[in-house]
Amino acid sequence: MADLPDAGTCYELLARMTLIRRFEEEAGRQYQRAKAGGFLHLAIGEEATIVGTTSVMRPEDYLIGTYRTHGHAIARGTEPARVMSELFGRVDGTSGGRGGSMHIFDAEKRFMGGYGIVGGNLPIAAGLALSSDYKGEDAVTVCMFGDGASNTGNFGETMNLAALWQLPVFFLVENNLYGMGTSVERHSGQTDLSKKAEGYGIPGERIDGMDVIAVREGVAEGLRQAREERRPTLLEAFTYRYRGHSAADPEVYREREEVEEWRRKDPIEAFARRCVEAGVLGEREVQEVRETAEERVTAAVEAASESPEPALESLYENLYVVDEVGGWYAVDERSPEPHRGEREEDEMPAKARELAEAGAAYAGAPDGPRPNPAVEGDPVEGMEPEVAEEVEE
Ligand SMILES: Cc1ncc(C[n+]2csc(CCOP(=O)(O)OP(=O)(O)O)c2C)c(N)n1
Ligand SMILES: [Mg+2]
Repeated sequence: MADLPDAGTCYELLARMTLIRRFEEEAGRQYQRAKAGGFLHLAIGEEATIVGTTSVMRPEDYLIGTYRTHGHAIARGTEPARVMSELFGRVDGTSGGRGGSMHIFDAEKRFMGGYGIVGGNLPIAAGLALSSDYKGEDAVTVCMFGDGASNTGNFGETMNLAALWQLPVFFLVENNLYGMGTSVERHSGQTDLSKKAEGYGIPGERIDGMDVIAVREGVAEGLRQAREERRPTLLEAFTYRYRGHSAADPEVYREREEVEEWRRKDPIEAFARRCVEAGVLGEREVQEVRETAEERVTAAVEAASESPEPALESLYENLYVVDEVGGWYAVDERSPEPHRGEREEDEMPAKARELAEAGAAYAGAPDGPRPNPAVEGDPVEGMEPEVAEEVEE
């Protein structure tokens, strides 16, 4: 087991992990109270992987993650009140209240999100690293993604370019053993994910993602290689989320005993115990860390509750396209029935048919006013719009 760093560093690592844990527990509670809307993915249990990684990054380094990144932003230094305000959809949120849980973003801290498309953050990470290279900056980009994301086409394409162009990028797969309700054994042909980029020229290693010190050491070496040798590497950190995939996960894919077993390896408890036993921290300091986290999270909820909602007139701000592109859009209805468009061959405009036969998409304006199912019901099916309770996007 790697040695503990100095007392000040241990205190800071424990404080960050505790703050994130407390923040997410509270976020879950506020979601149940409907103060936070949209989706909510909690990373409770994964704190050592998050904090171990960010603790060895420099301020100028970039971090990009997934939709499970409240902790990542806070670990990078974003104020918990701003993250909570984002969950509440308020103007003081990191994205002005327009992104919600999956889109936390803080350019000042070089936290580049918050990304809802599984694997979609990988090519962006390569782009960020390329921009650092282009501008002659010393920054490294850290890209964190899930085990499920390692199966996407983006993974292979990104690894290829990262190796080919020797980009200053470092990849960390947060292997929490599941992609939604599917275990790694059932979703990946190669279950040793650290080997998955070898064929592209990117070597990998496996580490215990529940041990903040092991993560720190593994990531520090990866950052060094990226920064000094322009050599991207891949680290696979074994970790676990105690909660469901998102707030409404019935968790039929795993046994309660498995969750309990991982809880016994809790990264925060284990680290606090280790620090106390080694005489690096006292019980009083551990208690102080808990109290401070509690205070900061309570203050974050207060600030978010007091922050106003965005003004109605600002609805169309920050949109790239308003009212210019007509056409048929992807449906909102999350129902098992055929969606609008699927049964519309008969009414298809001639232009759309022509394009469809040529294999192209149609984005021309439909004849007459565009129906708005939200207020008029569905004119095609004659049914009210229906939004399923929780179906993952
Ligand atoms: C391209 C794409 N496909 C599918 C989904 C639906 N989806 C959301 S999360 C998820 C599982 C991803 O698992 P993993 O990468 O292991 O991350 P974790 O949720 O475990 O952190 C899926 C399939 C999506 N958001 N994007
Ligand atoms: Mg996963």
